[in-house]
Amino acid sequence: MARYNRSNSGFFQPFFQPFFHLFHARASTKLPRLDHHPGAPQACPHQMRSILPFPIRLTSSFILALLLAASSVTQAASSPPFEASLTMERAKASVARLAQGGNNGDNDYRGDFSASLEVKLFLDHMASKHGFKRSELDALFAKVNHVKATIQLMKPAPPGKPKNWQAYRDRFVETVRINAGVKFWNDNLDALARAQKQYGVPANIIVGIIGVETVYGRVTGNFRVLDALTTLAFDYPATPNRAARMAFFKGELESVLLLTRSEQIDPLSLLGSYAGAVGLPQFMPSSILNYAIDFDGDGHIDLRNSSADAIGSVANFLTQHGWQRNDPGTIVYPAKVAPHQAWKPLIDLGLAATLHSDQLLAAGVSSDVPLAPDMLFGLVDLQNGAQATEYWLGTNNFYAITHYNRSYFYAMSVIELGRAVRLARGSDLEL
Ligand SMILES: [Ca+2]
Repeated sequence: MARYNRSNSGFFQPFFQPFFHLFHARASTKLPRLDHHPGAPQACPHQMRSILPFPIRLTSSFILALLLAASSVTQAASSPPFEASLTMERAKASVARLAQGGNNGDNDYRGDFSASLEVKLFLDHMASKHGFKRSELDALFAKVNHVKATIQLMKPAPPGKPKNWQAYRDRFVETVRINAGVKFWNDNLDALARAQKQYGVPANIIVGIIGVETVYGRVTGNFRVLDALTTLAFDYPATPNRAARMAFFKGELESVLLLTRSEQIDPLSLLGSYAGAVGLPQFMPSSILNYAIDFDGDGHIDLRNSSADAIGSVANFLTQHGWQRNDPGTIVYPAKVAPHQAWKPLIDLGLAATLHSDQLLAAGVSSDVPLAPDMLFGLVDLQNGAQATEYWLGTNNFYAITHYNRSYFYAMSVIELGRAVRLARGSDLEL
């Protein structure tokens, strides 16, 4: 995920991490997409705001995606969802706080998680449902820090510039990232070839994603994941979707505790983005549990240190989210739209290819490239600030990429970076 510099304070690092693994969860194909406009200049390797500037996360689509994500977490549990079991306790706690003159806002736990009733209930839940030792959890969470920066980064960005695809693209399809991509590709020929063979996801797409996410591991985040997730789970900023976001991050906190236990990792040693995304491909903990794989055969899933595991996991994630290995290599086609704008309703039909070429033609959308009559497409608009909007037709595999990060800008930057890296290696070198 990417990066933008939210401030000039120097606190944030130079790039951002794309965060949108949040949406890795099973997103509905009917969800509209969320474009990010390039917020601030990219400067910090780890703070994500970049690729998905804030505004995106606060749209209704984002909220719905989070609800779905949270839902998927709770649905996976055999015991009653943690959130449901908490409802009454939370209500009681809220009443108690109000009676004591406290508030029910966003500062309930600032600075002291170990004293928080909701944290205690969460730890009870982890002990009863998953067999953690309560005393060990207490000792662990006594060391968890509240991270104000992650709260700040989650707050909605102030109204900014209009979306600008070219500006966004220029942050990711540039010399440093392309050169790093060439090296990554050359260093990982075997894993990329195996991923392509096993999953049908071409190397340029995998290389594009890992490049956009972390510049091939250069910018994977320096937040302690446990700090970030605990802060967001229990002290999320006061936004309209606060409850859903907190539920989502509680699920991620649950996942990271399970993950670090099974992998025998010190939870406090795990670093990631301000939102808790981990490793070269910036997977959220629940996505690691659900989609990451051991692709180098050492018996462990390590997205932080194993390029092969990252490559295989990205390919598996895309496959699990609809990537079709037998679809044509071209996954977006340039489109032209008629002045009458009868095609307008075709935009935002959701993150899925649902239209045949004859339906598009009837609505005034055409392409100079012949379109297979049996394929499905979606109409993609890439706004360019004051300049003319670009239109494209995305295939099923284009929309698979948007499940990684719910943004047309994101998917197009992945495609273009991957293409640029492939061309830089030599157009005749596929692998
Ligand atoms: Ca491995």
